Amino acid sequence: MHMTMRWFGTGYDSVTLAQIRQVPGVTGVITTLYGTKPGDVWERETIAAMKAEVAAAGLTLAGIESVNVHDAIKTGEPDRDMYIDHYIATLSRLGEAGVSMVCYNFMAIFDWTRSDLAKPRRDGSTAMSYDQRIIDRMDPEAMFKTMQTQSQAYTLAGWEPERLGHIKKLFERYQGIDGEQLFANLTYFLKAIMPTCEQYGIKMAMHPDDPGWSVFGLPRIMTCKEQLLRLITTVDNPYNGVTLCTGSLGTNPHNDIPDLITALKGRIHCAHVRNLRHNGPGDFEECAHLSADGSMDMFAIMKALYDTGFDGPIRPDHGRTIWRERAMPGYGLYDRALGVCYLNGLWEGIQKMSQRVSSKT
Ligand code: DNO
Repeated sequence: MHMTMRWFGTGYDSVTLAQIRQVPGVTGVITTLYGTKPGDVWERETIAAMKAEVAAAGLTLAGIESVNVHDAIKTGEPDRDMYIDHYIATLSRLGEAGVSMVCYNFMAIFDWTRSDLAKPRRDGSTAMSYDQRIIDRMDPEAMFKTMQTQSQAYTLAGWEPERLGHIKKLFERYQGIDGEQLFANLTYFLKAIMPTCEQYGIKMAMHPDDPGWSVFGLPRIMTCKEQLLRLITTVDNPYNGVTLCTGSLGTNPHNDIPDLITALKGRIHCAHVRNLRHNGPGDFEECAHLSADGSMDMFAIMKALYDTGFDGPIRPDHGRTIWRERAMPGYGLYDRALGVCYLNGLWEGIQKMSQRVSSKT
C-alpha cells in the first residue's frame, strides 16, 4: 500500500503540501482540480501544474478524487453522450499525465451527508455526525444550508454552492429514476469509458454511498457487498473497481468490512480507512481512527487489506477537529496525521508478524 493524504489544492485547503510531506510514511496525495465543475473537460496545462506542484513538494500524485460525474449521465438524459465524451477527454488527459487512479461516485444529488459537522465529543474535540431523525425533519434545501453554514467557510467536496440554486430542478431530474435505472445508467457510462481506462492504465475506483441507505427518497446503489460485487461483475474489467471506504460502508453495522475486502480482492483500487461510532439505528458519529474509540475493528480491516495483497493508495479519512485547528470539517491536518501514524503502525505490525510466521513455516 502507499500511504497518502487527501489534499484539496492551494487556495482550497488549510493544509499545505509541505505539512503533508512531514507526516511519517506519507508518500503522495490524492487531489483534484477543485475549481472544475462536473462535465468540464480538464485543461492539460492545469493538470500539468497540479502535478508539478505536488512533485515540487516531494510527493507523488497518487490519484484523483474526484472526477465528478455529471447528473445527465446519472439520469441518462439525451445529452449524456456529450458528457461521457467530456469525461473520456478528461481521463485521456489525466492518463497522458500519468494518473493511474480516479475515484468517483454515482450518488444521486448528494455526495456524503451529515446532520452535524461539529458535534462536540467528550474529549473536547468535535466530529461530523449523522442522525436520521434530524435529517427526517429537514428538507433538502435546509440540509444544503446546514452543510454550508457549518463548513467553516470552506467549500465541501460534493457540496459546491452552485448546486444549492438548482436543488429543486435536480430533484425533478431524478424523478422516476429508481435503483435499477441508476445502475443501468452507471453500466452504460462504465462500458463507454473502459477502453480509455485500458489505454492509459487508469483504475476507476467507485466510492460507496454515504450513508449507505436512501436519503430523501433518492436511490442508493453502492451500499453493500452484493451491490459492489454487482458493479465489478456487470462490467468485469480489472480497471472497474472500488474505493474501499470503511466510513461509508461502516454506516451500516451489518456490513462486514473484512469480509467485503476479501470478496473484492484485486478490485480495490483505493482505500479510505477510518472509524466511526454507532449510537443507535441511523445514528452515528465520526471518531478517532483508533479501534477503541469507535465501533470498527481497524486491525481486522488492515489485516484483510494486507492478506489480499492490497497495493494501491490508502488514506486516513475524516478526522475529528482537535487542538483548536481551523480547517475544513473532517479534513484538518492533526487528526488525520494521527490516523496515518496509527494505520502505519497497524500495517508494520501485521507485516512483521506475517513475515515471521511465514519464515517459520
Ligand atoms: C467525503 C468524501 C466524498 C468522496 C466522493 C468521491 O469526504 O468521502 O466526497 O470524495 O464521494 O467521489
